[in-house]
Amino acid sequence: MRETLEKIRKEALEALSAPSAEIEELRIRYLGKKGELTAVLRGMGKLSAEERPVIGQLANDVRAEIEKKIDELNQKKNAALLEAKLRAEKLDVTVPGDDVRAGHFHPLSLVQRQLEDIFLSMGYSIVDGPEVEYDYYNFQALNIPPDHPARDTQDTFYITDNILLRSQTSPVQARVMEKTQPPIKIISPGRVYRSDAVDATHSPLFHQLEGLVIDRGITMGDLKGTLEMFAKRMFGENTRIRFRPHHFPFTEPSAEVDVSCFVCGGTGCRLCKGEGWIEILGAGMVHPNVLRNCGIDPEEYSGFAFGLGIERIALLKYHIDDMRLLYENDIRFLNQF
Ligand code: 2U9
Repeated sequence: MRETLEKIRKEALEALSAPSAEIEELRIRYLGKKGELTAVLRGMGKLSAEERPVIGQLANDVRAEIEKKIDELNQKKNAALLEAKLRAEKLDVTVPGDDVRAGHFHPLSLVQRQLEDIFLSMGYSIVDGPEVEYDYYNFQALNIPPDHPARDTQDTFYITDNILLRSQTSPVQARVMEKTQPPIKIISPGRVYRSDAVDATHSPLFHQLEGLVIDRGITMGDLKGTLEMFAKRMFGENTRIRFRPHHFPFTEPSAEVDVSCFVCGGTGCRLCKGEGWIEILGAGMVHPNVLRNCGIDPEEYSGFAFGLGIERIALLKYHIDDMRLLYENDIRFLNQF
């Protein structure tokens, strides 16, 4: 029996040492319930009382030795598997990431939002209205009767005799006045339409932002103060403004308003074409007829209004020399904003 045990030890250790050893198979073969070592232990009953502890000790030693070898091999095998897994799943944190391309606002939206922010901070509310409008709100309520020459300068898209695409955002404000008694303090930004041919400074669709303030005792001084604050916020603290007399049917008196050039500060440069001043908006005191048309008593209330083209501001601010760039959606142009 001693020889059998020695043979098992030798064979098992040799078999386990072979490079292609199937460890689990060999464990079952030598140490399993039906394995060779177990078979020997079963036969121990036949041994004499003196032999039994000696052979028992030897059998335990052989088992322990084979188990130790199997443990070592399993540890080596697991370490090699882990090593291979780590190598395969290696994460190189220095590889540059995929470029996440976030969207951004269109230059016109940027300017519109900046304008809105400035007037919101001065306590104005933003109002919207229809782009398909009645002739009445677009013209008549605003002191532009059917045969008024001002209609010629706003080549209008008519849908029927009395329905049109609004040529200004003023009808939004006329509608508010009709429904609300003063105080009124609103801006109306949005699309407007005029039958103009497309060129570097014209488009049949463009954007305006108009403002309207009506209350008791509103004066031209309030208008000037408001526009001066607006100009400083929009174009820089050192900006000055200048009013030039003008005529609009819906305001009296009316003015065109210039800002001192925000590139040269007023000394004259390419942007202001040597003038030192840049025209940015029109404004005036709301005509008493307009107040009356919209149900507000001009004896009790007065107000001012102003209007600007958002495209014009965007072209100036970003030094863009052709308005068509704003509508062509060329990604190489848009990516600059
Ligand atoms: C009401 C009464 C008066 C709005 C005004 C202007 C002057 C003006 C132009 C700027 C460039 C139009 O986009 S543009 O071509 N607008 O000069 N707009 S006062 O006056 C109003 C508005 C609403 C009820």
